[in-house]
Amino acid sequence: MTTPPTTPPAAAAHPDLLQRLHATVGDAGLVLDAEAQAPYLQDWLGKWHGRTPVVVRPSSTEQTAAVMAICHETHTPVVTQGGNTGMSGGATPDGSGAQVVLSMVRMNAIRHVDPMNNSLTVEAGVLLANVHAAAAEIDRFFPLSLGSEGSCTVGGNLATNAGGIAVLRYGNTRDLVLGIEAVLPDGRIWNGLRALRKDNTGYDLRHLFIGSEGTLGVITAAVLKLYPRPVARATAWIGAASLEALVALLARLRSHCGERLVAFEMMSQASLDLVLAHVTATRAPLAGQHAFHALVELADTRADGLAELLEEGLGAALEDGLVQDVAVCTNASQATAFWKLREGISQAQVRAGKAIKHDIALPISAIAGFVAQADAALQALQPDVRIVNFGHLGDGNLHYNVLQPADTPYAEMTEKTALLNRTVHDLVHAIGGSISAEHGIGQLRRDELPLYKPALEFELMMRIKQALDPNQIMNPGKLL
Ligand code: FAD
Ligand code: 2HG
Ligand code: ZN
Repeated sequence: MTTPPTTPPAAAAHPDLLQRLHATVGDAGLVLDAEAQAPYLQDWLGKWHGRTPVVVRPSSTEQTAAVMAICHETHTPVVTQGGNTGMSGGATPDGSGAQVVLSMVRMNAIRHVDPMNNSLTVEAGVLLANVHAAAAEIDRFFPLSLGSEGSCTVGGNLATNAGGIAVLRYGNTRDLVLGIEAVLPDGRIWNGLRALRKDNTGYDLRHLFIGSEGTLGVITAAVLKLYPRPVARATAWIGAASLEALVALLARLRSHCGERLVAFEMMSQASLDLVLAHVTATRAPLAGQHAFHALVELADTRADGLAELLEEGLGAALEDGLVQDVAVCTNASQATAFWKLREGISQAQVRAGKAIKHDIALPISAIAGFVAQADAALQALQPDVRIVNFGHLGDGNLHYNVLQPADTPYAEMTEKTALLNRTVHDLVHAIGGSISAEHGIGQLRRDELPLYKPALEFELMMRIKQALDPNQIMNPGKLL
C-alpha cells in the first residue's frame, strides 16, 4: 500500500482530508496522479476544465457514505461523476482545486434481477449498455436509449433525468425508476430501493434526486422498470419540404400506429450534411435533398404486420404529398446505418467547429412557428449563421444548435454565445418552452435559469437545497 501525499496537488483541501479518504477507500479508490486524473477534469465536449485535490472512487454504498461524512465534516465540496458524458458541464469540478471528484464507476454491480416484477436493481456506476444487456438476458427490455449508452452510467442518467430517442413511447428516465438509494451530503444512507408501482405514503423523495444533477446527494443504486422485449422493429427515413409537414406526419403516425411508434427523430438537411461530411462510413439515406428529414421507428413484441403498418402510414403521406420521399428499411443493417446518421450529429458538430447548444422543449404544435421565428432572428444577427437543428420531434425537444468555426477567438465566442442564447431562449420562453429539455442546467445554463424560472419555483428549489445540503458541499456552482 502506498502512502498518499500529505499535501494535495491543488490548493485549498482540508489538511488531513487525503489521509482520511485513503483510510476509507484504500489505494484503489484514490486517483492522485495528475495524468490519471486528467480524464475526470474535462467534459466530453472539451468545453469545461477543472482541478481537484483527489478523485475518489468508492466501491460500495458504505464507502460512499463514509466519504461523504468526511467531506461534510470538513466542508469539502464534492462533484459526483458517472460516465462524464453530460452536455452541461455538471460533472466537471471548477478551477479552484478544492472540489473532490467522486467517481461512481466502481459501483457497477447488478444487485437484483426480478423478471416477475419486471425490475432490475443496479448500482449507480453500471453503464447504460450493461443495463440493456442485463435486461435482455431475462428476455426483458430497458427502454432508455442515448447515443452515449456505451459510456454513460445509471447514476448520471438519473441525476440528469436523461431523455433520448424512446421518450415518445416510454417517457424520460424519471418514468423508468421505481426506487433509489442515495447517500445524503452528511453521509447518511437513504434506502428507498422500493420495487413498487404504487406507493402513496407521502412525498415521493426519489423524484427530488432524479434530475438534481448531483446537488442534493449521491445516487448509489436504483430499481429500474423493465418492459416486454420488442422482437420486431420497422424503421424508415423520410424527406419532407417543411417542419409543419413532419409535425403533421407525427400526428398521423401516432393515430395510425398507436403505442408501436417508439421514435420520431428529426434533422435538417444541414445537420445531415454535417454528418455525411464528418462521420466516416456514412451515406445519404435518400436520393435527393429535403429541407427536413425524419427517422421513424416502430417496435412490437410481435413481428406480424409491423412493416406493413409503417408502409401503409407513410404510403398515404406520400400519396397526399405530405412528404416527398420515404425509404423503409428492408433489413437490420440498413436500420443501423440510418441510426448511425442520427447518432452521429453530436460527433460531427465537435469535428466541424464549436457548437452553441440549445436543448429546448416546446409544445409540438408550436415548433414550426418557433423555428421560422428563431431562424429569422439569428439570420438578422449573423447573416452567415450555421444552424444545426435536429432532435426528438416526437417529444417536442429540439437541439437547435448554432455552429461557429473552430478557430473563433474566445472573446468573440463568449459574446456571440450570450447574444444567441438570449435570442433563442427569450423566444422559447415566450411560447411556454423550456431552456433545458434533457441535458440539465449544470454550469451551462446556471446563470440563465433565474431569468426563465418563476421566482417562487426558484426559491423553493433553494430551500430544498438548503434543507438537504446545509453545508452547500454538493456540486457547488452547478444548477443553482
Ligand atoms: P455525468 O456526465 O458523469 O454527470 C452528469 C450529471 O449528473 C452531473 O451533474 C453529475 O454531478 C451528476 N451525477 C452523475 N452521477 C451521479 C450520481 N451517482 N449521483 C448524483 N449525481 C450524479 N442526454 C440525453 O438526455 N439524451 C440524449 O439523447 C443524449 N445523447 C447523447 C449523445 C452523446 C454522443 C453524448 C456524449 C451525450 C448524450 N447525452 C444525452 C448526454 C449524457 O449522456 C446524459 O446526460 C447522461 O445521462 C449522463 O450520464 P453520465 O453517467 O455520463 O453522467
Ligand atoms: C442527441 O439527441 C443528444 O443526439 C446530443 O442529446 C445533442 O449534440 C447535441 O446537441
Ligand atoms: Zn437529444
